[in-house]
Amino acid sequence: MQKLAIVTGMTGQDGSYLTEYLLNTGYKVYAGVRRISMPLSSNSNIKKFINHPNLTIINLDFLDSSSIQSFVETVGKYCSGYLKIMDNYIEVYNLAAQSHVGESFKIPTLTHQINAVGVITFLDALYYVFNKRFKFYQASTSELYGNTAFDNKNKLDEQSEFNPASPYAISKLSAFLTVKNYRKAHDIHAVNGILFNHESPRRGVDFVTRKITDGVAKYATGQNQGPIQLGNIRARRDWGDARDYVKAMHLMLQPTKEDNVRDYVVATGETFSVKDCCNLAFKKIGVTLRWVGTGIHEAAVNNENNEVMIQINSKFYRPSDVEYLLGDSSLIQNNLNWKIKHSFRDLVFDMVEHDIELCKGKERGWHVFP
Ligand code: GDR
Repeated sequence: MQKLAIVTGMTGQDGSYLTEYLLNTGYKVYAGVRRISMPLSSNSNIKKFINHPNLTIINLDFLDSSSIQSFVETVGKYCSGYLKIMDNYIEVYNLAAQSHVGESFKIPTLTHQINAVGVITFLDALYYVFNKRFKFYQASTSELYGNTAFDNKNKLDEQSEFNPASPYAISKLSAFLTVKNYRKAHDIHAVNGILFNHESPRRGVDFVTRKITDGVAKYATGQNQGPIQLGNIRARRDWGDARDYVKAMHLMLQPTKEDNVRDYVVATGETFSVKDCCNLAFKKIGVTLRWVGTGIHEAAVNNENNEVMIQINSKFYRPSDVEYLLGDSSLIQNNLNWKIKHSFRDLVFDMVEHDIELCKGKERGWHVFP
């Protein structure tokens, strides 16, 4: 029988890959999308599958409790027949979020409203409409750890301490606890994926990896407008490929063994600095960077001709930043057989290649998993 899923946040990087993956796997997907003035078909993340016969798009605004309630009731009506059959569940993937950590310092209340209160409202509506006949995946994050591992450089796992360092991380910790509470109090298959950073050609350009690959592509195609401006280039992240990570989300809602219904860390086990990302991205177009200066005056120049490629701009510093993240995803690899297929180097090269094609006015034929 065809499986059913709800995906919120479909227009974003993860939402678009996950929806595409579920549709390709034969699911019927109900996607909650915020109403915007631009037509959805102009969003390059989703335009390849927006007319798929198994995709139903329904308005959903996480800032409005009536909208959440009405979204869940509408989906409930669509699936009432499916849920009459014993042992059928609807899978719910909650990826809707204000996901920019830096921005959350400027809009803390809105961030909390969407990322924390929105999750309570959504779970409450789901429980009201579906009772226990839904499984719930929550997009949680390595930002929960804050700078826990900075001093000892330990790998972070499901047992590590949380120490959130931004309004974003605080809101996500609240949602994490809400999900755990639904699992324990109501015996619902509700789990948190503690995902470390994950990138792709569909990443927004205000996140650091895509900002870099976009800047490199503009330089390579003669469209650059001066050096790329960055903030904390020493920050280190455990960067994976979003196309591997949406598979982990799906796996987390499939286990039948009770012990495996739990929160999981999803990470690569390798860490790179923002500087490493810059070096790799420029390497892809044959440019070797040389780093000069210190602090706010640090810059990267083209080793061949001394042209300045990267500058520091304090505008991109955060009031408090997470300096070092490195995850241990042994548990999900062992329990659910999740696999890492793409390396960070391949990922950065793929993003640069994609951005160069975009700059040349070509749009790559999207493949979910290259
Ligand atoms: P992050 O991702 O905050 O880790 O959260 P981001 O790419 O924004 O920042 C990573 C690191 O790079 C430093 N940095 C810059 N960041 C941005 N955005 N722009 C810059 O110019 C810049 N210069 C340096 C940052 O300070 C930071 O240390 C992402 C999001 O997807 C979250 O939603 C998710 O939960 C986590 O990853 C896991």
